[in-house]
Amino acid sequence: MTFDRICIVGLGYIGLPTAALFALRGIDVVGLDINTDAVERINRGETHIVEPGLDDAVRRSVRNGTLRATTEPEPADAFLIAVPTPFLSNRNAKLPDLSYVEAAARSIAPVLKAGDLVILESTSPVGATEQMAEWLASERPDLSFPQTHGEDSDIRVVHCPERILPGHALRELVTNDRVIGGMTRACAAAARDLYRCVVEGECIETDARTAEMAKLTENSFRDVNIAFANELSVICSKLGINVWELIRLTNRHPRVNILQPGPGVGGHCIAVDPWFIVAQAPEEAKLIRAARETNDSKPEWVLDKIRDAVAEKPDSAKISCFGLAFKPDIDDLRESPALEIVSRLVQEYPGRVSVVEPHIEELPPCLNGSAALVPIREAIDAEICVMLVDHSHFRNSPPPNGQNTTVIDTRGVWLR
Ligand code: SAJ
Repeated sequence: MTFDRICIVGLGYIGLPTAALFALRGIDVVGLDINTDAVERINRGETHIVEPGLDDAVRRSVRNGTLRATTEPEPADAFLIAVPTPFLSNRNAKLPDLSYVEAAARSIAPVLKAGDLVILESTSPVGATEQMAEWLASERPDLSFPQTHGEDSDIRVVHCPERILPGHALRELVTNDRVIGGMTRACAAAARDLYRCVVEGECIETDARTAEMAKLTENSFRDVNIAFANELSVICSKLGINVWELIRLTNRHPRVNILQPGPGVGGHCIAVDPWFIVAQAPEEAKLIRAARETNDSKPEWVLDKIRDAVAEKPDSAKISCFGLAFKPDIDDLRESPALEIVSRLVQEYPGRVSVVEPHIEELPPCLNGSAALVPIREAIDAEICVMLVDHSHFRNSPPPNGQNTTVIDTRGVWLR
């Protein structure tokens, strides 16, 4: 199958790098987004998200005419949907919110034609791709879909989860293997032809439900392993053992590979996706749920450590926090445990909290006015220094060495 024009629905952290990559391979790419500001910026050759190499890729593809953005759906041969799939929390459960997927599907339905391919890339609960196909079919009774017409359907529907690591998007989009989950074999084969235009990794075909579960499994695997490390760090603190040294030593075993503890798990993926499994199998997903709860409880444990340290200092003691991002060497503060901790500290200890975050130029609105953004040389003199994000910048700087300084290192930067 050949593709003259593709449409990427959702120009965020996944959609925009994907759009730029296809456009740089000479394919005519239309990016569809509801954010008019983002659309205008992209059409000027600029980006609204931070990702190494993306500025250049967008600038070049807009300049050579293969990438443009719009808020109005247009016909294309393939549609890749990369919109958010958050969860809705209530007191009893965390349920996947497919409203963005539904809105995206209904928005492209009017421009679909026989032979088109629709791919859901957003991380989704099992069954979401079939649900998306139902939404498309309800909008277009004149076209046939795989759920009713199998291999002969007019429209091919696929789930192909994105698996890139933020900060390495452009490289991983090319080198990672892709799991291609077709609602039928013909659907998967069509999507494989499309991804082969840009992917150098293997394109492995399966069914849509297995592909959905594969993505959720990858992130749950990582979450469970981080929870193990976080639990170890709490146990080691109680027993007076350096957890970083412990993990270094145990990882010398040929079949042990423990991840690193931290102040909690952030970002929009690992802290969210395991809940999709829990929501669909609440009785069975015991370990996956326990891991989520362990990781979610870590910021409060860190706050208790800081409160204990503050209680031993004079009332004027200053607290410096190192890092706000959700992980090292990026500027992304989304669902960041570091930000959660600092936001609580400024409420509990007003006027005493400073922050070092080399990747941002001003504090987010929730901290503006209640904390100071300072350089590392100023922060290091505080009576309490809290390491929250292992940015390279911090690893390459000397640790605090004041005689009366209490160090709380959640990332093993100073206390390795
Ligand atoms: N973290 C730890 N200890 C570790 C590793 C990570 O505390 O040893 C924390 C990080 O600090 C961060 C959180 O976990 O707060 C998540 O960071 P991450 O680097 O593990 O993952 P993400 O969210 O940036 O990207 C993940 C990746 N999934 C896997 O590695 C299985 C990526 O490949 C996915 O594409 C992405 O989720 C996604 O979009 O789902």
